[in-house]
Amino acid sequence: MQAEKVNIWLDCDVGNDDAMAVILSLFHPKSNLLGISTCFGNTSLENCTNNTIRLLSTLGRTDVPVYKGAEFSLKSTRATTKMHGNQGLYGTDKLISSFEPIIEGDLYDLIKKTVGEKEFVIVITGPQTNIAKLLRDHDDIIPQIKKIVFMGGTSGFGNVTPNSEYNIYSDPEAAQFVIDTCQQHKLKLIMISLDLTYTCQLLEPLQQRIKSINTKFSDWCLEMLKEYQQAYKAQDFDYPPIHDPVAVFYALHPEMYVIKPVYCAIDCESKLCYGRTVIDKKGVYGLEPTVEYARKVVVNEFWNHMIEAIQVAAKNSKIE
Ligand SMILES: [Ca+2]
Repeated sequence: MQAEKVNIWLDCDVGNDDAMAVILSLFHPKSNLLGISTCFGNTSLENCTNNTIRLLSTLGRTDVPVYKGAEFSLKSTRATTKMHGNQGLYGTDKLISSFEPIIEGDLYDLIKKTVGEKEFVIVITGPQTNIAKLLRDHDDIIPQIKKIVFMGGTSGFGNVTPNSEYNIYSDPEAAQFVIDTCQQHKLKLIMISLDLTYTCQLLEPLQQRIKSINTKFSDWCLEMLKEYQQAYKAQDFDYPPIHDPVAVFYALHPEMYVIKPVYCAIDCESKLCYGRTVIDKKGVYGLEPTVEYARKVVVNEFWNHMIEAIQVAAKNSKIE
């Protein structure tokens, strides 16, 4: 018997690790990817959207609609990073582009048109601007949202400032708005932080497994990830953590995670800790939990599913 599929709406800023999140959500057997919205983030909105289109075109999935979302944060700023190269995705020029993103209307219109009345899960792997706006302007959609899973935040050191993780830092107000809205509507909000994704590094044996798929697409994939690894080496990591698909994997296999409900809030004010996720793991403040904080994942299983998805992607690739 085939397990029931999970309807996923992916909001992302493709991005090297986002590319892996797209692959997993396209080709995991339990996933039904309904659509993608793009956001500024790893690079400009233009680049993030182009990268998404190219990836889907290359993988023959032009049926997945792509909405071109927010160009700036709620406060009209945009952080920058060099971690993902000039285009936001290494080797993006080797991919093909065969359709256009949707720019008319707002995200709500496209989701309603695509999703209908179905329940679905939102996975956010970039700044949370698009989803904050969606929840702010169209709260009638909330009953249809089963849960929101986001990659972002840290209880340890940051990756953009000493204290802050990039996705949250890029739009802290949006992230806090999403937390507040989920709490108000009792909507499940799952946090996949750097604490967890740092345990999902692309070690050498995993790279060998991707290499052994031995197609043009898997080679592209490995090359892209190796460039990403170089960027991480400059930050004292031997192997790159692959953050974003860990959030998609939660949507598909929550049983593989250890979860702890905790109070989490975003520092949107201070100079040194701007964008910091304050995670009260020990319950010191005595406040109601605001997020389901993912403490652990079965790392081997995550990689098994990720590599299987790359294998299927390789079979579907148009650059063969
Ligand atoms: Ca991302």
